[in-house]
Amino acid sequence: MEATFQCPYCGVGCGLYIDDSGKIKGDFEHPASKGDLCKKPLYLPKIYEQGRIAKPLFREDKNKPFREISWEEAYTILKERITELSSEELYFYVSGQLLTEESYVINKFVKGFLKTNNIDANSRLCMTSAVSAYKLAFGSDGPPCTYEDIDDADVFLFIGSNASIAHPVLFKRVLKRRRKTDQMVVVTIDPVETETAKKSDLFIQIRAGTDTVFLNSVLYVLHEEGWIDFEFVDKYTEGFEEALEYARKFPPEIASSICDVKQEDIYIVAKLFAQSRKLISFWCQGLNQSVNGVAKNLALINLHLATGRLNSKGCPFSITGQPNAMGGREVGYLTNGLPGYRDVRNEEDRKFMESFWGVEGIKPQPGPTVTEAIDLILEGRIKFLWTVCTNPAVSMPELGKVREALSKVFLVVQDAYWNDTCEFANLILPASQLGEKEGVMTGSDRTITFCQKFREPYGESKPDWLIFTELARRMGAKELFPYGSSKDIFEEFKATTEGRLCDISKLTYEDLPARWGKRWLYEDLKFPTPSGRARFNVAKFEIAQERGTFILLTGRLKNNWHTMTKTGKSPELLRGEIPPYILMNPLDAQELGIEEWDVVRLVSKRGEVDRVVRFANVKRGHIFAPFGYPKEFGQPVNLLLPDRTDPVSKEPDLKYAGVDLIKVACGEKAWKGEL
Ligand SMILES: Nc1nc2c(c(=O)[nH]1)N[C@H]1C(S)=C(S)[C@@H](COP(=O)(O)OP(=O)(O)OC[C@H]3O[C@@H](n4cnc5c(=O)[nH]c(N)nc54)[C@H](O)[C@@H]3O)O[C@H]1N2
Ligand SMILES: Nc1nc2c(c(=O)[nH]1)N[C@H]1C(S)=C(S)[C@@H](COP(=O)(O)OP(=O)(O)OC[C@H]3O[C@@H](n4cnc5c(=O)[nH]c(N)nc54)[C@H](O)[C@@H]3O)O[C@H]1N2
Ligand code: SF4
Ligand SMILES: [Mo]
Repeated sequence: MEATFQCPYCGVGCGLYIDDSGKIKGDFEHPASKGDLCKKPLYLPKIYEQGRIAKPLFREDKNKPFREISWEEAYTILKERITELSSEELYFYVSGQLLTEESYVINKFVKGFLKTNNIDANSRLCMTSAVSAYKLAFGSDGPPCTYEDIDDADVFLFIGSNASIAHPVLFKRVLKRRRKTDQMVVVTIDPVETETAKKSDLFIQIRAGTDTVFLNSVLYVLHEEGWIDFEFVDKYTEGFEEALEYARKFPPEIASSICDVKQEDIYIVAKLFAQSRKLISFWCQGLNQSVNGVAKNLALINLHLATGRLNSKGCPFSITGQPNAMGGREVGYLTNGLPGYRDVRNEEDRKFMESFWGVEGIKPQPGPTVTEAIDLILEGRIKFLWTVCTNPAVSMPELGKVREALSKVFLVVQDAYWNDTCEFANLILPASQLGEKEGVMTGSDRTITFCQKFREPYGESKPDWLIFTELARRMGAKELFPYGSSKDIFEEFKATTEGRLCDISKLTYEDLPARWGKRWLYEDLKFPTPSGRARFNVAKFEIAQERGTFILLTGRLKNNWHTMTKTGKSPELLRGEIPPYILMNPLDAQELGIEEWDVVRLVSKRGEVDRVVRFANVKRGHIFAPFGYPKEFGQPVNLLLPDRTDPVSKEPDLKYAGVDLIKVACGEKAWKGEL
């Protein structure tokens, strides 16, 4: 059956089309991708049914096997468990891969009906630093520009982003722009010479964790050289002096040694900010996933404000990771959010939602974040955890601790596929995946796509929204959850956005794809801050102290998606990406007597993990490990990572762990023939 939908993988949000024969193609009508796509979604049809969960499964005792149960029995178990505990003993961990309608319903169920803010999403590991920084700088979240801005920009800065593999269609659009003009410059700042770096005109190989220093130094140079756009600064911003005062600590001679880069590179970036026509900076997890994540974001946004690089002159563009992290933000699924970009801490927002939903008592304090919830489980204060569309047994930091918590808590796993978290579950709920249900998703540039249904739900699986709705109704909340379709939910949700920044109140499913907000979110340079001005922020440098011979960086594989429940089932996509490996600088390897394809043990104070060595231009003293390999490929690298977080965004420091390396086997014996 023919259908159009948004790609279930990255946040570029490409429009896809499935033809009558079941083949997936790009949707030429889609405004975000115009028919383009990458390799990952092509293999979806092969795995619609592989490794799926067909029926609800239950076991009281985690040492016993699961038994199949009916949905009615599953709802009874859930109802009993939820009602026998206090709302603060419950926790819900959801995902940027759910449809907007689904995130809306679970959020309403938890915050509006159960009256707890104990709900977080995997976006905590992903976008919260960018969200916090956008709010601090502009008063609101949401990328200020759109993909069209790529088509007439002349400088692109990729910092902490490997867009060539992580957001391929966006990166291809940048390269297409380059083919059109020889005036264009692409700069990449990363400790690893990634595919993105290789395709750039300038690669700055920075020491991990030091971006705030680099960017403050650029601000310093802009000021020294007289390159600040004071007209813009005076008219539209506040806080410049304080930000500059702090940046004065980092003249290039000091910054270059902290970041281990050439002074000249700092000047070049300053000059590009000052003298290009239109500059877009793209960033992702190399900035966000850090103890210094919010400051890294702010230091970059400061440069845009200092040079007036907004709208026709440029944009600080945070690329979202997941296909619907943006939709999750719109419905407010994090610990502090409410629909329509509202916040539980704001009385007016709470009052609005209480009267809209017809409930009382939405809690004013944000709930604990997911890493804090793990500690609360271990302390016995949270006793029930329900994960939806995420695989924390592989993707969370400090996995030793996480696994202990997952073993201890009453765990409900709601997933389309059997994943590693299922091994710890008491109750497993089979979810229908994209294509088996309908609803909307919002991509990185605020384009909303309606995803059509094109096959029947697998086995007894149900759409996520239906599972929450049916449970809530059995818990006596029929009037609050009257939905008979995802459209009913969309109609309710969209009414919460009326008059808000993300106003979609006039849109219907039939109008989609469409983008919310103007092409430039702050077109008139009026910002939703108390003063109406954008804010410079002091971007303070902090870095964790880690012991070990190497700094371990983690990140993405080109052809696989996170914990591989889908992509990992296609041999075509696994080729070249297994066995699990690390990238290492050959000079570092030589010093330790390590050769390519040897097996090394990575040892941190938190655990040990074995990996094959591949050589690459990684900064000396650093190694890079792709994360996400499930148990069938060996121990996950997240066993080694700390669960410390950025103090503001509470996003974990997933890209900075000290490790030692021990060679455990020679390549010849270990892997030859298997690759
Ligand atoms: N193929 C594929 N694409 C994906 C995904 C996937 O699983 N597979 N996942 C999606 C999701 S959810 C996300 S969030 C995005 C992530 O997209 P990206 O953030 O682009 O990908 P990562 O590989 O996590 O990290 C990007 C780069 O940050 C660098 N880095 C590490 N530490 C630092 C630092 O201190 N400073 C700087 N400047 N750079 C640093 C790493 O070396 C890495 O090259 O990808 C999305 N797209
Ligand atoms: N070391 C390290 N760790 C990281 C990162 C890193 O860079 N380094 N990045 C972090 C980031 S940015 C992210 S976003 C996370 C991602 O981490 P996870 O969210 O844990 O990764 P996924 O594999 O995408 O998990 C999605 C799950 O949803 C299931 N699923 C798919 N469709 C549906 C559906 O329609 N309904 C339901 N209920 N389930 C469905 C899939 O089978 C899968 O089990 O990892 C984080 N962890
Ligand atoms: S670029 Fe991202 S959204 Fe587009 S097809 Fe590839 S994975 Fe899907
Ligand atoms: Mo992500």
